Formats: sequence, structure tokens, C-alpha cells
Amino acid sequence: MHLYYTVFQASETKPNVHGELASTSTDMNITIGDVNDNKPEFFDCMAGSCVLATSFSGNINENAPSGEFVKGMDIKVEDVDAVVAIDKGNENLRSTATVTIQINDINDNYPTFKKETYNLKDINDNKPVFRSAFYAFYVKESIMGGFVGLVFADDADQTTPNNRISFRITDGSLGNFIVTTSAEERGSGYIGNISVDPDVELDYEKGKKSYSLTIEATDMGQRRDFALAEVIVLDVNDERPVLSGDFTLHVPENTTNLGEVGKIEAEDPDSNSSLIYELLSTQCQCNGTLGPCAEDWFTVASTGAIIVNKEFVIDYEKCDKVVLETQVVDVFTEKGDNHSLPGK
Ligand SMILES: [Ca+2]
Ligand SMILES: [Ca+2]
Ligand SMILES: [Ca+2]
Ligand SMILES: [Ca+2]
Repeated sequence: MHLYYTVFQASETKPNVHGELASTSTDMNITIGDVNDNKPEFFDCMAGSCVLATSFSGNINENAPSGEFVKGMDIKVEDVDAVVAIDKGNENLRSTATVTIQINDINDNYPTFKKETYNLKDINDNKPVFRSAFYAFYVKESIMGGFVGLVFADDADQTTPNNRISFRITDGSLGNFIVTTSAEERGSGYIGNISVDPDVELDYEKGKKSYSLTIEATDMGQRRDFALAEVIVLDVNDERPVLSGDFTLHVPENTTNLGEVGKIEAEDPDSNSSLIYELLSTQCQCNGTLGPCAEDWFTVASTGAIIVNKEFVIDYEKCDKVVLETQVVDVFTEKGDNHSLPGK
């Protein structure tokens, strides 16, 4: 509010009867009232000098206590959005300044572990591995489809089909062996069951006595491992004995003390044969005719020895030829005919 002092004077323009210019004066006090026509302003004051400002910025650490002053700003932090200045005129005028406060992070929190669940997908990165690189098996000859042996392999992959194994024989079988695959009932491995082909009869005497099989274990991704299986063929007494052939003996007559006059020979291909000889029949050629004998002049021992029968006297005039039909028997025979074809 401002006060003004003014003196007003009124004077006549023509002299009065006294020849004077009459005048009078009065004081006047004038009061000029303020109207609210200016809004408040913000000033940013640094080092004693202030400039008009509409925004402020400052830094403060996190967790600062309420009421702490922000460095560089003479503005108390009560509202981070804006600071509003309002005058108190009849018609309030206002001004707004933007306040930006940067909160500084301080290292006041311990690291913590989070529980995480990962679903890992198995990939086929392991090959099958045989539990042994070499196997030795024994199989009897002449048994079609006979069991030979088992091989084992594992695949470290954790899911099927990545750990599924199949076996095959890649070399050495010569068409005689097959392998079938099965999963272990106890354990995670796989079994290769090797057997003689059901259509094949191994022959110890005529065929190979051992086979070197290369066994391959493959997973579904064609990762593989190899093992060697040595198959030894065992002899079975399955071969019939064979007489050496027909032959002729010359024996003098008129004696009862000749004993063994000859021996029947035979062979058996099996390694564990035991041969005995048998006389099947005897025929005598008497007076030019071959027929039954009246007397048994000869006997055949189980050893194959042909022995003169002391009960009789050989008489050339009665009969000049005796035909002995014999055979040999292998008493150890396990399979097939146990006796030879007849011989004379
Ligand atoms: Ca695998
Ligand atoms: Ca044989
Ligand atoms: Ca044999
Ligand atoms: Ca035999």
C-alpha cells in the first residue's frame, strides 16, 4: 500500500473588491491500494545469486530419513511431484516448479537365492558301451537254435529312445548265428542274446571249430560300440562209427587152437567214442552153396577180434568159406545212429 500527500489550491482569476486574487487550499491524502495481479515466482539461488527457475534437481541417498534436506536445494522434500507456491491475495495466484530428485542406490541388501526349476531336455550324446570288450562262449554242435551266450551294453542317456540299444552281428557269423535284443528287467542296460540260427546245425567234424563274432551295439542315433565274441564249438557224439571195409582172412583147417585169427577195424569221427563190435550173422559156403552154417566156427569179440571157436574143428571139406556180417557200435553216442553200416 502506498500513501500519497497532495495539496489542492483554488484561486480566483479576477481580483476581488480589495484588488486581491482570492485563493484557498486544502490537503488531500491519497491511499493507493495494491491489487493481487502478480503470481509468485521461483528463484534458484546458488552462491548468493538467484535466477528465475521453474525446475529444480538434486540427489539424495535412498533410505534418507523423512525431512532431510536435499543437497543443493533449499526445498524441503515433501512432495516429489511438484512444488506449488500460492500467494494469499483475494484471488490466489499460483506458480509451479518441477522438482526432480535422483535417489542414489546404496549397497544395503544381502544377495538372496531364488528357487528355480529347470526342465532339461535329454539329448542323445552318449554312445552304447559294452560292459566287456571280449566274450568267450561255448556251444554244442548239431543243436539248431542252440543258446550261445549273452552280451551286455549300457547307454548313459537318461531317456528313451536315446538310451535304447539294439545289437547285431556285423562280422564272423558266416550265417550261423543270430542275436536278439531285450532290455534288462533289473537295471537300465540291454542284453544281446546270441544263439545258433534255428535253421543251422553246426558240425564240429565238418565245419569250423570256433567263430570270432563282431557284435555291434547301436542306439537310435547310430552311436555305436563293438565287442568281440569268441564262440567255441563243442563236439557232440553225433557221428556213427565206420568200419574200415570188407576184408578176407585165410584160416587153415583141422585145428582147434588158433585163437584170434584177425581183427575188425573201425573209426568214429567223434572225439569221445567208445566202440564195441558185434557179429550180426554168419553164413557158410558148403558144397558150393552159401547158406546157414551147421557149426559156428568163428566168434567176434567186442574188441573186434575174430576168434576161432574151440568147440568145433574147421573142416575145409565141409565148407570152404565162412562169411561174417558184423557192425560196430559207439556206446557213447548222444545223437543219431550209434552203429555202423554192416561189414563183412
Ligand atoms: Ca545314446
Ligand atoms: Ca558232427
Ligand atoms: Ca561229433
Ligand atoms: Ca560217434
